[in-house]
Amino acid sequence: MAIHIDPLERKWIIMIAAIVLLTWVLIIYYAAVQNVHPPSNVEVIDSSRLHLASGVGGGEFMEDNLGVHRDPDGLLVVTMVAARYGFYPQHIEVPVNTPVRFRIASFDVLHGIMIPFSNMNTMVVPGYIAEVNTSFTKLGDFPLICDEYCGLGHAYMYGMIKIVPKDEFKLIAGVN
Ligand SMILES: [Cu+2]
Repeated sequence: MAIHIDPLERKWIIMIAAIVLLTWVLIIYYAAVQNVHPPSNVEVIDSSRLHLASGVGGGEFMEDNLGVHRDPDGLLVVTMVAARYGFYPQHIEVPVNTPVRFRIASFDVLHGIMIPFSNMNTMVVPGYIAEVNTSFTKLGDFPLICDEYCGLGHAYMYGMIKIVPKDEFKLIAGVN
């Protein structure tokens, strides 16, 4: 004996199933084709001691250590602080098509950082270091946008990243 399903109910079952399926297809598409993944780094830091040389992190996020530099393996690393209401340093410059590692810590509350036309988008949770490995494929100036509501100045919280050709890129201490 077949179970009776009301025609209207059947329509809704099909619609909901289609929406669930579409959502799965989109998640898999963006993961596979656009390389969009949830950031997976878990590393704690004391957000109230970011400016100090001692403690967890050993001064990594002190003012003098912010900006673009190379780690001992030659990888470009961008060390940044997100704080109400800005990203520090406010301007950074990195070369196109080059692996770049972002390490970002919040000074105060929850922030986000998002760069249009790239897969860079992460939350910056106080107490944790947000780490993203990416490379940029488009040349030009792009804004760094805070995409987590962080207070009254949230709409004014932004920075700038300049993606330059590889042969024009120079590491300048204290400027990048
Ligand atoms: Cu913010």
